Amino acid sequence: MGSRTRHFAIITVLIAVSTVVVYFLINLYLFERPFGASAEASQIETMFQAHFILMGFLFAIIVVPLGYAIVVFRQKEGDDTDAPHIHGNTTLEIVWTIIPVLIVVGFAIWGSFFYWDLVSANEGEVEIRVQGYKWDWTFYYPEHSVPGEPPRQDQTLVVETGQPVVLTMQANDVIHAFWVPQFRVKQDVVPYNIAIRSDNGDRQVIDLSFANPNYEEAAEAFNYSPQEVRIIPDQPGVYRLRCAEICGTQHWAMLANVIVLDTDDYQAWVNGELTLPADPNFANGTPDTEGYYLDELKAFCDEQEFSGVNCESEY
Ligand SMILES: [Cu+2]
Repeated sequence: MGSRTRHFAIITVLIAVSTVVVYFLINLYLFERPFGASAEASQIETMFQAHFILMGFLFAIIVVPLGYAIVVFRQKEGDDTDAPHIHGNTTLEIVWTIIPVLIVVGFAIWGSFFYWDLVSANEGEVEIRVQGYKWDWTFYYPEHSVPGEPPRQDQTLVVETGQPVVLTMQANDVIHAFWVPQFRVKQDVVPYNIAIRSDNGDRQVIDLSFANPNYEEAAEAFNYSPQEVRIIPDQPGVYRLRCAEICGTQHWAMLANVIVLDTDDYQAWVNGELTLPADPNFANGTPDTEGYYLDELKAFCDEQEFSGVNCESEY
């Protein structure tokens, strides 16, 4: 085997090994993630994995030849000759332009299809309205509300395993963001009020709040479309929603419990037979000393005997 072939073979093996090593480092340590608890999470996870493999490979293909050259082709003692002068390589430049372009375009196409899938309505989905404000969340359940009465609301997001939900979302004050790491989806939530000025200059604010008993008519009249996120929760358990947009001094305390229940437990909650853990937020106490009510959340998690869920995990 010529020395050229030997170098090439060694570099190829080293690239393969470092790709695998870097991939594991990224996957397990650098971008550590909680387990996925929604159908969307597994698709997003597939994309994560593809990116991690590619990142590992790109790291290796640059760093391995560089490191190899530094070590193997370093100047030998007493050798004062110049290295060969090389003036570009058109073929190589064309190849290293076309391949990355194809990869980027490929990921973009894959991502667009997946995104389209993510935002398209799921069959039989139910709507839950999510309102974010400084510094907490309120959830409205039109499905379980009595027509003509103020909508049923809760400080906890309660969903049923396998039941597709569309979360329509609005903010009362500033921009917030909905993020449940286990669901792997994230969405900015923007303020809802619309101010209009009549012909004589009077300013009128239209109340498009989910709390408004006439919300539906108002939304239709003003063609209002709140932000949306769709999920199919597939893992019963307790999770936490945290605001992912810096929104003021108590942004850190803008939390809500998210509880995914199987059908029987969900029915019990609908009928008011299930006591949920307290809502973690700044106004409800001092999270520093009370641990954001984690004890209650863990106790609830244990009590429900959720299968496959680690109730000790950090929420
Ligand atoms: Cu916020």
